[in-house]
Amino acid sequence: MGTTSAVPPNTTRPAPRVAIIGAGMSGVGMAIRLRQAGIDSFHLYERNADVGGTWFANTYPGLACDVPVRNYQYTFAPNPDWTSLHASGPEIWRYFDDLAKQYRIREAASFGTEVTEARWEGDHWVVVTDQGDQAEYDFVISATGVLVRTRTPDIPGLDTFEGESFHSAEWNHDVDVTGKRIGVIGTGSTGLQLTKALAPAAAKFELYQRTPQWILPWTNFSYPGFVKALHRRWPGLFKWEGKAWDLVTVIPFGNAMIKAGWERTMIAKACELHLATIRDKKLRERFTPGYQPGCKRLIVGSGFYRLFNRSNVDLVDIGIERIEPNGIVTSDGVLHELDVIVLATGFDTQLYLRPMELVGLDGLRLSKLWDSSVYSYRSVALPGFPNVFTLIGPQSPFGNQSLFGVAETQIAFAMNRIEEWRRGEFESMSPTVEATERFNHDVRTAMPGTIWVSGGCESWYLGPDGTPTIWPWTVADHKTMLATVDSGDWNIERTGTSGC
Ligand code: N01
Repeated sequence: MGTTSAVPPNTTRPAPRVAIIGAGMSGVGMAIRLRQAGIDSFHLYERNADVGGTWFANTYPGLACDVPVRNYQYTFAPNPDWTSLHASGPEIWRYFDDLAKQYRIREAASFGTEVTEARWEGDHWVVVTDQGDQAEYDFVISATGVLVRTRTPDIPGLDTFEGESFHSAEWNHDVDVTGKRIGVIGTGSTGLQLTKALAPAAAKFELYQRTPQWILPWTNFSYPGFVKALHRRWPGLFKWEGKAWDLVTVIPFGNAMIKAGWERTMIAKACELHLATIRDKKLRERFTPGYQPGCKRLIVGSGFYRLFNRSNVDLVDIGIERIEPNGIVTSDGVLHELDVIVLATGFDTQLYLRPMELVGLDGLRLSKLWDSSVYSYRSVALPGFPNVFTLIGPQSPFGNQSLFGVAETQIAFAMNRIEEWRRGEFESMSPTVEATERFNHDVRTAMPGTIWVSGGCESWYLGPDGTPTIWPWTVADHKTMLATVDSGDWNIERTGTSGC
């Protein structure tokens, strides 16, 4: 087994058949890489009606990405025309749309189609969909995302509400929210963006907070025309700006999440100073979290706190007791009359590929492998499931950094294996149980120092037993660990062998 080869592969073998499950950021990136390698024998399966994943499904007002946009794109497809540092949701979706056209992604995709099962049949995969069709593949790439399946809160009476109610990721554009009485439940990144977008034009706006969040102050800015022209003329500039943002945000943020040190202290200080800008002492106390910054995913932005000086905007931090036809009743017995309730209540982040079933070696089922908690081998593979590679799967680095960089590392890992297969270097490979256990032991050992464990909060990073299901080291470590294959960690079937 080798590392990346720039030499065109020996094409004595037919190109591998590759199923990509999911046409969001990582699935589209994988498809582009395959096209660029001259492999057209792939197919994408996507439950949504188009490409883009998160950026297709989420269309709520104020949707944007709080990661610097030069880092929030594929390094192999830089866009010189980004209009601002924190790009809006629609602009990011247009980026995917342009790439889909350029690389003919849609013609290789089935939309509105969910894979229900993939079965290993000894030397290939059979992928079955909810549309009743099935097809054979040599590789399965799981690109199913993490912030996908919406979480609806279990609030009594929610279904009795007579106004409009929907989840932030299922925005109902038939509802005109201007001038309405709006309640937003949830104070994560989505809750903050919704508040900024909706509060100024609402007749009444209430933000329902169960747990206060830390907000890192950050001001967005637009790129002037000459910057776009410079990037168009010299695309290499993108690399330098990307590296600069890496130094300012990705690296310090990453370090702050995994160990105590100046980066953690600096981020905490910035959040505290931001909080201190709330003049009203009582309101400041109500917005003060009881855990360390970064324990829940940091919210990034500015201009949020001052909205609560407006007469039409209220923070409701008394628990929700029930929902009635006219609005929300809090535990103090007050009925808050509302026209619209938005559930900014997040996602079920522990599902990953599920409810799809994978059936691997000796009938091993993914539902069995993950019955107590999700795990992987180095974030890219699963023991007992040959020729399956996971992108943005369990134990990927999910802190406040760009998932593009993470996906690119994983895509490169999968592409290198596919090129080796094409050169006839192996038939199938899956990580050994021992190597997977060793990796997971190292993950568990590294966890206590991370902010997700030591920070004293509940977050969507945690699995059912309270252990984070994410990467506990830096993004650079992730890249290093996936640059090569430790062949002793893998069961590798070569032609005419039965494993080694
Ligand atoms: O969801 P969340 P999100 N009653 O899970 C509350 C990414 N993202 O959609 O903290 C009352 O963070 C819950 O309360 P608590 C980003 O990675 C990125 O905002 O559990 N409240 C919490 O306040 C982010 O982390 C961007 O006590 C209830 C909120 O709902 C991830 O998406 C923008 C409740 C859920 O917060 C998810 O963010 C937007 C209940 N029954 C999102 N149930 C960028 O800009 C839940 N809550 C990149």
